[in-house]
Amino acid sequence: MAHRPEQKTHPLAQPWTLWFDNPSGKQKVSNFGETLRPICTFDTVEDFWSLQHNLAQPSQLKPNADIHLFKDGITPKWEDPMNEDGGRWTVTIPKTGEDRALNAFWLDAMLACVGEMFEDGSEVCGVVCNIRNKGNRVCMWTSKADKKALQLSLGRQFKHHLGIGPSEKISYLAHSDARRLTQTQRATDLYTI
Ligand code: MGP
Repeated sequence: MAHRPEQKTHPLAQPWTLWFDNPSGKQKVSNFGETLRPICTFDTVEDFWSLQHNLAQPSQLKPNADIHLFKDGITPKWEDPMNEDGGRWTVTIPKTGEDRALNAFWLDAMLACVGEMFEDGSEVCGVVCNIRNKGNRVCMWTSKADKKALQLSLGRQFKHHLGIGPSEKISYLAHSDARRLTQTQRATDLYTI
């Protein structure tokens, strides 16, 4: 019988869950999450890449779709206890060369999470890719929006991991402010770097 080398897997520091949402239109606070579902929880490098190779790229998704990669146990909603006092750093993807940029930013954001590349990574809840007609976004959700120094540090690290230069600005919006956002009233970003 042929000798088979032992199959080794490489464990991640913690398990992560990938979620998918494809609502038919813009969601309301009251019905947010009705179509949100977890796709897979994984805890090895090999399972991450298997998932990445088998799932559609963000550029192939329809408008209003969302992909979320969150630490297992955290639901990608403002209401989760780990998110409720937090907020999100948002990278808006430039329209030029959009498909490649979008897919690359999303992969880099996921790798930064599963690879535990953040100092103070315990404050990172997950990353989200929003497909929108008005402009696609890759966001990082963190806990404790009011901790300015912490959020600025995490935001700078996020920019670094995504290869975003110092001249390009990204902003942080507290979820509590996003919740107050209405059609007529724009929520104000808490921090910009
Ligand atoms: P969105 O998907 O974050 O942004 O929120 P979009 O679609 O670009 O719209 P905009 O508001 O940024 O212009 C869309 C809407 O979904 C929000 O206005 C809320 O009504 C609702 N929503 C979004 N999130 C992430 C949540 C959430 O976590 N909880 C609840 N209850 N509603 C949410």
